[in-house]
Amino acid sequence: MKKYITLSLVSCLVGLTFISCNKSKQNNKGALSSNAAEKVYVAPGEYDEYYGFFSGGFSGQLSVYGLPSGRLFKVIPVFSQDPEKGYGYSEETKPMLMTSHGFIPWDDSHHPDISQTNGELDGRWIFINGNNTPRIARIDLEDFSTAEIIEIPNSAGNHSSSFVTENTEYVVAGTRFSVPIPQRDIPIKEYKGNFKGSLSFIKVDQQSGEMDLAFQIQMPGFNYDLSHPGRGKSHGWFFFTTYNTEEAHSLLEVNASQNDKDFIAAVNWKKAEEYIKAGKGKKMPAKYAHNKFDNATHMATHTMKEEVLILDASEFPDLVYLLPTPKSPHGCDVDPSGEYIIGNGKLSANLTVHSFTKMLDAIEKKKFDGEAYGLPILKFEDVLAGVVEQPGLGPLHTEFDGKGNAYTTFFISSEVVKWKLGTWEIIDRKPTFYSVGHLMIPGGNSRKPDGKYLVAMNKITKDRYLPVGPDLNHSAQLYDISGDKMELLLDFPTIGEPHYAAAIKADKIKDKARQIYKLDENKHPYAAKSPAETKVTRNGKEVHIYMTMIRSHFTPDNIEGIKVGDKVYFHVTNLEQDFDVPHGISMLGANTAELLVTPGKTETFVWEPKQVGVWPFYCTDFCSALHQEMQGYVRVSPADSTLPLSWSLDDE
Ligand SMILES: [Cu+2]
Repeated sequence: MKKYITLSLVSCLVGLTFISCNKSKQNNKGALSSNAAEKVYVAPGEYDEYYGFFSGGFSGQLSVYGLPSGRLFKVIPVFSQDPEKGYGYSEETKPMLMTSHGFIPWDDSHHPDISQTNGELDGRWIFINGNNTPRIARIDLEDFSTAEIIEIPNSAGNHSSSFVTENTEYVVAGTRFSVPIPQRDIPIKEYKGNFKGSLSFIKVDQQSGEMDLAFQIQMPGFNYDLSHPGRGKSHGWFFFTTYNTEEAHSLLEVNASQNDKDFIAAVNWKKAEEYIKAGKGKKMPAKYAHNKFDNATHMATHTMKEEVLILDASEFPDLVYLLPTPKSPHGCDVDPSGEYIIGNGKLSANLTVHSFTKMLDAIEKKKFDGEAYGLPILKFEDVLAGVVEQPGLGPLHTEFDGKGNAYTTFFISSEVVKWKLGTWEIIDRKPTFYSVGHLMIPGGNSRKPDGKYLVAMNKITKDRYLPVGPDLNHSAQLYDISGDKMELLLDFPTIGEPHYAAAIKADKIKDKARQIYKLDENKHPYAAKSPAETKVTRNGKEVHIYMTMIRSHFTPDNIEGIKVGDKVYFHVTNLEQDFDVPHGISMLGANTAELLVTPGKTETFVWEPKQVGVWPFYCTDFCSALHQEMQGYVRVSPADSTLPLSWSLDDE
């Protein structure tokens, strides 16, 4: 019967005329009891138990939801311009989006991971990768804003990223696509041997959180799909799934699916540190951007780095070992004890679980089964802990509840399957609606998962919501996993592709969330910290307006002496020192977004007036009963006008 349900669901999913999965829908409706509604109901004025951070996928951002309610609190702009907050439009934040390829206003953000101390989430920072133009961002969880972005050289697709080691020693990034290293003009057909992968270890300063690319490990020209750190007994190791060990360069859906087994690459990063310390790393020229936001000046800086330190894995036979894993493994997940490494072969009927202890033993006894580009290959049987037999179709990712159970998503059979670590028996399965990718359990990538809820992130929504045209938002589904059987509680739409997520108990963050920026600590060079400091200055065609905003006026609000052809910088300081009183500003005809200036901050936008006239600006964020009065005018005269600059508030 179970099989029949699975099969009918599959045919429902892959059917050419997908009208609606009525049968499964009806079944599902019946399963939702009023009890489920109570479990996700957070009464007005009450707080959620968890912060959930969902990647925006092709939106390039990171969104913050409350769990269990599924309420959206904020979209944090990371890799993409965001007109709602002026991120990537303001002069202060534009440098955050600079790369070695120039200004890039977009990326594809995939895997958020929260910083850890002793293998437990500590809620200081959250890291996330940009896939397309390889980058790693650090978001400060004090003010929920992007603090730093570092570009990853010698990388492409940046998919096996960004996962942190258990004391946040490193945030680790791995290339998905192999490329010529260094980049050069060669025929694509010469892929084999010339294209290389790279795994990047980015050191994190424990005080400031600042990132620095410590070293890269150069790898064979495979694809590196996902990764996770060792923890507990396997702390010091990092595990990456590989596919395309065939080293195909075209029609990968066929040509990269030839080998019966690909590998999980086990990287001994403590050993890499030793080699680096001993001076074995090779310096290689590489151009990559390092962008930081400074909360004192309220400005980002962009610098280019020139060099990277590389260890070529083929030259160090005890640095990386290859664990054969069937077939084109995608997810690579390590259980809370650090013993089990789960490889989910997308094209495999079974789940493969490797044993860290057996791996060490096989390495100790040098039981190798050949090598690939100098990297020793271990024997499948020697490292195998167990197999979960035929759990579903198209396994992708596994997370853990900290109670000895694992949960794996199956894309094709569209379900989450619960199974037991050690006995490998299947305990429960529940459908997802539809085609689940990642799943997330709060603390799932740590020594201490919080096994109360599980969130499945679904790629296809089809008939789940009211139709709004040919595409629907992706969905997240919340399951209660506190009992033996999983229970579906809630289904909520998400922004972009919620590729992966991370969640943490709200208590670990909420009381240290910043409410204002102190005005007397504002070091912005163009800040006006009181109306008395406001002014307008001219240097040739460049005009700087030092402006303040407070409920419910701008100072100054009348400006004259601006000319067509000028480049006018509005430097606007929000004088409010009260929680949640931002003001916005926008100028008619400005080729940019509004600014949303939070209390105590200074931000800048540029306006290049093209027409003579008197043009208004106004506050874009409803701030008080007299918000509609919060406005001003700028008089623009012809380019050859001799009218001097003047500015005033209430004609004074
Ligand atoms: Cu206002």
